[in-house]
Amino acid sequence: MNKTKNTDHTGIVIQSTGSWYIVRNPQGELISCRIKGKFKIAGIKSTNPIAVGDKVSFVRMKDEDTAVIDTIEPRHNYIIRKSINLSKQTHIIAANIDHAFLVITISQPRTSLGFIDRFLLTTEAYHIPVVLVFNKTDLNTPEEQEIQERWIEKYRQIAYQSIQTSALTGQGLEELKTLMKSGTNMFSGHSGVGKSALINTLQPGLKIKTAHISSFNLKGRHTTTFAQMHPLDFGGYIIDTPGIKEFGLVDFKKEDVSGYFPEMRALLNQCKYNNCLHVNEPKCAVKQAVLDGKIAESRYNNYLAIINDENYNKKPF
Ligand SMILES: Nc1nc2c(ncn2[C@@H]2O[C@H](COP(=O)(O)OP(=O)(O)OP(=O)(O)O)[C@@H](O)[C@H]2O)c(=O)[nH]1
Ligand SMILES: [Mg+2]
Ligand SMILES: [Zn+2]
Repeated sequence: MNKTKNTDHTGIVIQSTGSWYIVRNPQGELISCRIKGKFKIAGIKSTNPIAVGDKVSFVRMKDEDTAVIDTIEPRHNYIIRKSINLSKQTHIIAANIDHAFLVITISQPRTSLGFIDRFLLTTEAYHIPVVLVFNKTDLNTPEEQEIQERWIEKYRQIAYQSIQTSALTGQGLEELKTLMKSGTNMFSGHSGVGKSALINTLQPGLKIKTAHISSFNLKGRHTTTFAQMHPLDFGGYIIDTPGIKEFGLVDFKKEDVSGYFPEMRALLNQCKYNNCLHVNEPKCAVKQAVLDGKIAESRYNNYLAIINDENYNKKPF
């Protein structure tokens, strides 16, 4: 039998571990695939040429259960992080994401507004709808709950949706489920915020490994080490990703960054100079809005940090 004549030769990469990829075809069959020789994608200097979420086609090997990936469809989008050791290289966490969920915890571990705003910049640039998931609400002290509600209000004002959840008590999980649509949903956030724990409650039977955060420094232990995509009974997929410390931003130009802050974007044509960076130019509508309390100071300060951060102004690949 010539297996190369099978028509089921396309699918989505649901897992990648080193040199092997698991591809799920439209019939739900899982195929172990390799890539042939050096498979480089033009223009991307990445440690992994193919990522979870990539749509690929493959050729089955005769008399073997394995296959070789030979083409990859162009990506609609992707989320990258900088590689830990090779500063100029990037690692693609996941590709072709339809809905992103940023899992946030106020204190165990602590998520910063700077981290949230960098994530929102990336999803905004790719037009990926995003929901902020404040997890471990059961652990919040009254003060932490107050901070959480203040943050939720801050983002609500710029039209970002938030929900409050607890994988432990079940709070908010039904709501979270209704927000997960068909297509590819991705959970992202620091290590230890409960991404895998939430996914386990949403899709019983998965039994993804989770681990306590360190009691020493309240940081996660990087329990999930590679992205993995799981089909959901109620439709679509969920990608569980490893916790990240920092996002690698795609190749933004300094002058484009404010266009990815929706509350600034709305004012850009009111600045005196059309190339205004909103730093110290006169008659700047963005700075005025910060003074008037219409733009949150934290958002403006994070904007400044991004445009002043050397690393974010260089092309990462
Ligand atoms: N109290 C409480 N604990 C939670 C909640 N969600 C998760 N946890 C616990 O937090 C710890 C970390 O959860 P994980 O699901 O492993 O975290 P993760 O975000 O997947 O972490 P990485 O895989 O390292 O990126 C585990 O001990 C979970 O049981 C929650 O809502 N409340
Ligand atoms: Mg995990
Ligand atoms: Zn301006």
